[in-house]
Amino acid sequence: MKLIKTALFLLLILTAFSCMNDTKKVDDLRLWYEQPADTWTEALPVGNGRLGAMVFGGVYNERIQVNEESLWAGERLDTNNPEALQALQKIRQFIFEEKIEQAYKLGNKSFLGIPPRVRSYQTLGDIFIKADSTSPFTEYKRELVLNTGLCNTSYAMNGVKYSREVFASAPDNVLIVRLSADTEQSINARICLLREKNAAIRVIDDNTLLLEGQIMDDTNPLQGEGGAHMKFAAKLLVANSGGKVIADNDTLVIKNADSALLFFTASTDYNLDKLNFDRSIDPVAINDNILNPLKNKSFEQLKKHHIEEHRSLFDRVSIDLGTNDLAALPTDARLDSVINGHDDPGLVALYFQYGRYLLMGSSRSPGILPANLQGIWNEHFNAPWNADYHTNINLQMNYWPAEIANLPETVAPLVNLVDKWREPGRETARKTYGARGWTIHHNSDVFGKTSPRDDMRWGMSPLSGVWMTFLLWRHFEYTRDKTYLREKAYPIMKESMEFVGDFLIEKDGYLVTCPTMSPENAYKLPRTKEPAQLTYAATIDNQTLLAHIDHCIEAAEILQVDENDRVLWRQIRSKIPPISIGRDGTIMEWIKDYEEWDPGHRHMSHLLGLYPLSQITPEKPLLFEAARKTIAKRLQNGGGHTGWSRAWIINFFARLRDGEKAHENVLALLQKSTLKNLFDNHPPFQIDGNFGGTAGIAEMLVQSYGGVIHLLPALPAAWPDGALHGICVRGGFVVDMQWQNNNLTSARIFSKAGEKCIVKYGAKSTELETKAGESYDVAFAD
Ligand code: FUC
Repeated sequence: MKLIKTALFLLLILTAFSCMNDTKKVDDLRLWYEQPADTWTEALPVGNGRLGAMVFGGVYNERIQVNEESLWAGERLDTNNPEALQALQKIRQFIFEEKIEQAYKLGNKSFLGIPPRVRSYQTLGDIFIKADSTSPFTEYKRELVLNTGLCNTSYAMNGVKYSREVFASAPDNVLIVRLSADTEQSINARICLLREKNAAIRVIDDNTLLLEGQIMDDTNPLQGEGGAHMKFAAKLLVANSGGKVIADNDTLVIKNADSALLFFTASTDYNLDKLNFDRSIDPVAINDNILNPLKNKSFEQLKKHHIEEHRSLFDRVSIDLGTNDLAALPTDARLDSVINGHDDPGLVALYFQYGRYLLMGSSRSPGILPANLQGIWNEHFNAPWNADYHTNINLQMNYWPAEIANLPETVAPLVNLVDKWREPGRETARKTYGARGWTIHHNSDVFGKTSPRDDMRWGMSPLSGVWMTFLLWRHFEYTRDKTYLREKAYPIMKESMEFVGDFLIEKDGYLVTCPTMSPENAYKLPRTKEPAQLTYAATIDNQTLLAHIDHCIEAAEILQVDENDRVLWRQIRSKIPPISIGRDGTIMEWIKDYEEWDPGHRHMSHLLGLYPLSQITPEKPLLFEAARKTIAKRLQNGGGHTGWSRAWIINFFARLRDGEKAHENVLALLQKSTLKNLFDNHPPFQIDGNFGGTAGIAEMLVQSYGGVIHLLPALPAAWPDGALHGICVRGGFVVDMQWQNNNLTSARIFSKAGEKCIVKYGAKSTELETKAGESYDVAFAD
């Protein structure tokens, strides 16, 4: 009996051990399917931050839909309403008198940007690879391996095994497709490019296709003048081994090749410095400069280079949430099983890593622009919400995982664009509010539209620019890079603060924002019970202001600058309305205890102070409880119905240290808001939920704010054993830890910046003095 027990124990240990090792195994980091994609949201994404592609894995007709990050419709325009400054006083007066309808009408006429809407981020087009056979196929499989960034489709046909590998190489700035087979002379295919609008495709020689185009916009009073806008070009080169390639009209025909390599790249004449297209840029020449050096490189070299570089980012973090018993199922079947109520921690781990993969694919060098509402992947000419930059939660959420999930370089394109938005943002501050500094409203584009957008009912978010700077400050908090703080982040933050100083006005002894709103909810006007959005001093604004002033003061102290400004900022801070609790015990969303028009609204703006900010913490029990009630009320009334809203709720429950509720919402995100390729579903596809979900899973396992690192703050019972390596926390630390039976078993901290840290696990706490470049085992006194 004892022997059996010992053997069982050993088996258990071995199983546990192999489970731990499993986190590093490639198999766990794979999305895979047994049939080609029928729809775009079943296709698999690859991206290098500049080029994105969706691979369908078709056998008879492969479609690879491609994107280039800067291909947007529209142009740079001064959209500031010339009547705005004059209307401002009147709008404020109407709002203070609760004449909201009048404020709204005047605002839409005299305050809103002209034109009010942005245009869309657009698809570049498609690569099609048509087979010359219609014979039946077997052994079909397509997969995306997250830690190599390789997408592979394989099948057998007429006794030959075929394989099609696709990857977007960041170091070589190119999309590569390799067609191969286990039998010589088996590659026969017709390759063509397609773009339904505004482009011409032609064969340059037997191996090369060129697509050239220019966005020709129709005039739309809501979106601006039409005309000849962004220019773009794409080039596809075929390099065959064996057989031959010949041109047939606008198609390249591969005949009897042993293998073939397709190089694809695309460019536009967009110039970030000018926030506009720029005719001095030649997209055709850029493509040639990218493709020419590749001709001398072998496929093996290109692939190796790509994988090494990809892994240098991806492999920084590994996660194991225990059970991964369904890894052998295709991903769509796995998702179905979660939808049917089966818990699958392995799928949660995969989802987490997929979020990291998607952020790497859509926001990094060689790209220069941040991830938009669809990251970089979009098949439309007019995408949902134009796939724009929504700055009243969505763009911010895209970057929630960036620091914690150890991909700090993905923030650089965001910093670039925010920096460039300052110039038009200054004009908007001056022309709309008579203020210094810079501002932006609830959405924008690559052309820097900063005026109030769309309609006063959802465009009136004057502190969106301030909110964007939180991600810049956070990058410093995680890296403690003072040069970056001094040269990049602080000047942008300080200029936002200048705007704040001029924009705020006195009301009842407070300094308040006006006009404004609580994105994008309405309240019931006390007298008429009609819905109204416009208001003053919405809670989100007060939380934003308190945080921003704190960030600016801390930054100025660290940099030892602007002592007089700090005095002024402290004075402003003392007059910001506090966070209040309403009659029903929830956090008040507005300055008055109004009733919500939609108590289950997807936005939960008044909880910004809970997450991502850390104003509502267990140390403030009244607010903490009120936050809990606020979420409960939203959920009882149908909240969390979009993917991103659900993702935010995961982060809230993590901060509330409620692992069970956080886990419930992780499952709900997978069950209700996840598409077959694991893209987030708003609906339709919108990528913020992927990123918010990834951040939420991390936040359940480790948190850092207020100078303290919290280990396993919201660990659910469903993940009793696990390990997390390479996760980052504020203060410039990287954490590795393991847990068993819901208890932390080991933790090790690497210090990048040599700062002091306090680490807490439950009620236990320890302090560490660290040296830069050293690792420390964390031990807690019992
Ligand atoms: C905000 C949200 C919508 C959508 C849009 C892109 O306006 O309220 O749900 O996500 O952004």
